Amino acid sequence: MGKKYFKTRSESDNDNNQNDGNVLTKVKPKTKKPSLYKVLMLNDDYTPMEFVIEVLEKFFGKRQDEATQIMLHVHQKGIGVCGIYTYEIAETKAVQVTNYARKYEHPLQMQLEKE
Ligand code: TYC
Repeated sequence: MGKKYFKTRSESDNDNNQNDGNVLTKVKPKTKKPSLYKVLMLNDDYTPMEFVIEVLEKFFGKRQDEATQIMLHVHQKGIGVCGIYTYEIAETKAVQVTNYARKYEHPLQMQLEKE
């Protein structure tokens, strides 16, 4: 008969090993990392640059210098990344920005893209 193996409490609570009595076998982790989504901003001809900078500060926690860089990138390239989040947070931010822009009658558009 093989030697018995006792795990410490923290080992048996947390790890991915399976004890078959003799050897520890690595098994597939039971937890999955959530998928991430880019929140993209689209350029348009009407939304004021200052408003876009304000949105990036207010909804994406950007400082003024970084917000300005992102806004100029979108202005020049047509599209840019505001932030990367799990689905629920990304979707919420896109909706909040769209609603905020509509309140001030700006046509600013947002999109989500799976990473
Ligand atoms: N193109 C706009 C302008 O010249 C500025 C702008 C930048 C609009 C980024 C939208 O996502 C945008 N006023």
